[in-house]
Amino acid sequence: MVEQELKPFSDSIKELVSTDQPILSMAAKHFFEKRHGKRFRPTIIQLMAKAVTAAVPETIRQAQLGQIVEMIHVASLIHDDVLDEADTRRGGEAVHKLYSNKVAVLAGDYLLARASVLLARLENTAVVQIMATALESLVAGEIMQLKAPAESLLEMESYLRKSYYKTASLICYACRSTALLGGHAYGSTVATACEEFGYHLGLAYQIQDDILDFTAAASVLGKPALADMDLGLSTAPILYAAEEFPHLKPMIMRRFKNKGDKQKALEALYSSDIAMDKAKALANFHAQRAVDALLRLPQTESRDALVRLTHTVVTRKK
Ligand code: GRG
Repeated sequence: MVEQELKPFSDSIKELVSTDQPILSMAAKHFFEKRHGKRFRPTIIQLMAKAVTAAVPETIRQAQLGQIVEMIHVASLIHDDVLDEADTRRGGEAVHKLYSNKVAVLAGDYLLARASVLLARLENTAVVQIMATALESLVAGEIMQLKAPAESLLEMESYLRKSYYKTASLICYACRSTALLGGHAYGSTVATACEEFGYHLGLAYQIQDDILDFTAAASVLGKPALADMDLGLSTAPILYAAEEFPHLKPMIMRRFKNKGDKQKALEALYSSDIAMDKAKALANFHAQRAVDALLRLPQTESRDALVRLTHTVVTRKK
């Protein structure tokens, strides 16, 4: 439904991130050329733009917002792979492996800088404020992940808060901004429904991502599998397994640092009949809440496409 809008998307982003520094240009363009990913966020923004814009659609600024959000997303992926020392992304080498850590850090910074200029050009102060807050949230989520006190690693609430900051915030703020650019007031029913949709969709997306980390192969994911435990992270499946097998709790608190921890935790998870199902149910719960929020918008083809997109978020295999 938004194929026409997304077709020129990559070409136009490539132009927007051109710089006279060839290495920076190449690194910044890497994820907008062959390795463009699923373009999940721009797709949501385009569909949302159509769903909230009245009779004569003016969706140019929302299309630009889609580009800005994808640039922020890609910058965060490039930086994340440096922090996590991940070798692969989107089925190919991570930017820091192709070039160097320094180039990857600067390429991410450059994308963020370009995104900020484009955001300012939208000339909507409320949207600038909202999207600046989204950036702040992304960094807060990453710091939370890095510096979490041992006790909090056991808490489902901390896991969900971190998931909100590192994944859902960008989507939910982008959805509210789309409504604002479509002419709706900040506190309007439409803007609030859009943000609520993005919040729950983003959480469902991250929970499904965390499930796939255990259940999918790296070759399918295009990035390392079983990566979270290597990074000392406990996500929904492991937290539910620990409710059933309390001997996992000290391992979670020490971030699986001792020899054999990861193996024992995996064995417990795979021997559980309910841990993975509970994680799945949590993802489905948030997907349903996302759909509930959508149903507060007037019925349109685009709104119904977003309902179907929500379904694919929790059934996706990569
Ligand atoms: C530089 C903005 C900025 C932030 C720095 C590193 C960092 C702080 C934040 C990392 C946030 C992060 C990478 C969260 C993970 C979000 C996520 C679910 C990524 C995968 O998204 P997909 O599946 O990937 O949409 P594709 O490749 O399809 O776009």
